[in-house]
Amino acid sequence: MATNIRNICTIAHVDHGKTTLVDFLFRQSGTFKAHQDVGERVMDSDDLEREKGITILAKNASFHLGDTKINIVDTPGHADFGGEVERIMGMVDGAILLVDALEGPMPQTRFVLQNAIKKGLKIILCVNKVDRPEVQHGDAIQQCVDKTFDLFVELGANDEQCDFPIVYACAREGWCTEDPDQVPAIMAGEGPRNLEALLKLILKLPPPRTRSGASLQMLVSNVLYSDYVGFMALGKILAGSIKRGAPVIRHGIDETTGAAKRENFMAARLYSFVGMEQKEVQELNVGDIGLITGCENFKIGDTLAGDDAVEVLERIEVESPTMQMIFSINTSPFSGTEGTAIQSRQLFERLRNEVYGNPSLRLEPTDKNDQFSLLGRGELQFAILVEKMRREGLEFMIGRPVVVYKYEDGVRKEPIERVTLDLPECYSGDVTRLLQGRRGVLMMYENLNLAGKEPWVRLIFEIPTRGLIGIQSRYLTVTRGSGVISHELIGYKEHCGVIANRTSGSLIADRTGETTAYALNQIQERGVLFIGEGVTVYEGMIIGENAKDVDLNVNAVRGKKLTNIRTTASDGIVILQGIRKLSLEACIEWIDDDEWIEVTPKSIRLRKKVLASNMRSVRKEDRLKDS
Ligand SMILES: Nc1nc2c(ncn2[C@@H]2O[C@H](COP(=O)(O)OP(=O)(O)OP(=O)(O)O)[C@@H](O)[C@H]2O)c(=O)[nH]1
Ligand SMILES: [Mg+2]
Repeated sequence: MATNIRNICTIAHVDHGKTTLVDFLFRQSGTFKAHQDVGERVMDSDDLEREKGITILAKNASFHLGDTKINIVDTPGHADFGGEVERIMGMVDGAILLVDALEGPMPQTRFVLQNAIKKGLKIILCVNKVDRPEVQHGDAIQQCVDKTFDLFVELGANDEQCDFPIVYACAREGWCTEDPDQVPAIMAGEGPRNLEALLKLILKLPPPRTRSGASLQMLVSNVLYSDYVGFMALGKILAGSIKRGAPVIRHGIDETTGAAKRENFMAARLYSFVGMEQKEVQELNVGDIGLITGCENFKIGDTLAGDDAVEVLERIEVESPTMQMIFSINTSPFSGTEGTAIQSRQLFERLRNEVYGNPSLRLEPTDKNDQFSLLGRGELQFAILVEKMRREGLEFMIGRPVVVYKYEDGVRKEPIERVTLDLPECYSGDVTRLLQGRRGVLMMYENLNLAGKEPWVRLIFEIPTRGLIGIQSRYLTVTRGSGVISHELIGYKEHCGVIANRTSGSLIADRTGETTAYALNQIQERGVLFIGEGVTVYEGMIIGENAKDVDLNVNAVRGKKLTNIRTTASDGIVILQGIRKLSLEACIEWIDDDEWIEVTPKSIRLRKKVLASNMRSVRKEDRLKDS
């Protein structure tokens, strides 16, 4: 029965502790067997998620509290994956909003809360990380609650939503309390260390909102794929029920014309969530969240209906992409030597499959038939996809991300973001200059006075999305690695004018061969090297950053002339200093419009789009005009 089900999700800014909390909800509800060693952040099951320590995909699971089944969706907190969160909210009726006691509400808190309020969810506030030392003095916890309350009001929450229950938690140790005064005692080991208070509040959340009618009605919130059963439609059963083998109507749309399109199929298999697993069931009932298979063409937003009388639901809309990146087949000289150098059709199909399961992405052709434009939400979203494709053994190239403009009445408008930066006060001048240099406008300057800590400030800027490309590493350099930055799309404005990207040029290999320490030793005086000795390079490959603003073609493979007589033992030993190995993300931030990143399973190389040194200009203005 639907009354014995609660459908909830965890929402928060990145790293505020959602996945950690879900671990303990599982443990304390007895989802894992006593002897089962499940490790930390079990919902982050994907390899990349574990490596990066962030949630990328929203994931469903369930646990039982008495005879009530709790379906829970753990959502990603990073802004680039906001599209996931938006559509997940349609499936649930309640949300646990986590806010870091010290940081307070952050940009993504606002974004997810806004969506939760719009969807009419009942919200429980979980002030998390109350164990942080900085929180122990002063009134950080109360400030966090006040600021969150203000945010509810500002975002137009109704009275009932504003009257949210609060727990004060340390998700990492699996405890919470409704009484903030109890926190010191519990930390001293003098109080109950469990999530009882939160579990009780979860049971008080409303049962699933359903519709009347005996026939199946489901809105497809996500499409999953397994090699074993093929495509699976994920969603909440809004009305009726469905038995295995029953006929279903899929109300979709024609992708090219956008016209309504229907299709009949048999529900081949049904799955429901039990713990973290998908368990095959014979029937799915109203209110439950489950998976239906039997059709190849499921699309997010489709309505699945038991018969013709069932109303077709409004399709899920997600905000349109703000950034795009060109994906190209690998045209470099070493193509195919380290992985599978795919043809353009294969590249297109691989990207199309990705877009299929993620409506916040869009794929468009370009004027070149071996290049495709992928439109999405941000640099991290692209970097994750690139890393995934690379691990599948593929070789390809990507260009510098650029923003997606909107045209309204013939006026070019660009996406604008609100950026929140928390940093030690001493760097605020440098950071302000960095942001202003990218057309950022300072909107707020707030002192974050935390006892026992050097003075920190929070700066809020409005800045074109364009200005944020490549800012992360520069911001971290300016703040000596200590600053926190996050951003959120707030709308579109008229184009703000030119923003200079990197001012430095590239050091470029002028011939093929293996690099030598001897050659690199001389080159390193010009700037910073990205590679060391013994690396095979090709003409047009970038090996470092030139300190000046022009490109410089260099011979990196030059060897010292061999002589018959060796001089001293130390002769010829050169020490290369400070080689800057760029990660994929760093490469994406660094490159210019006339450069590519070549991605293979083994290497990430930077190169010029035009390889032959005599075919390209070294002056920046000329180069970027050409491209
Ligand atoms: N001190 C402290 N750290 C915590 C607490 N809860 C979580 N953390 C830490 O915060 C970090 C982020 O936790 P996650 O659970 O991955 O956060 P998340 O909200 O799921 O992050 P995303 O899914 O990437 O948005 C981890 O290093 C946790 O160990 C807490 O109560 N206290
Ligand atoms: Mg997480």
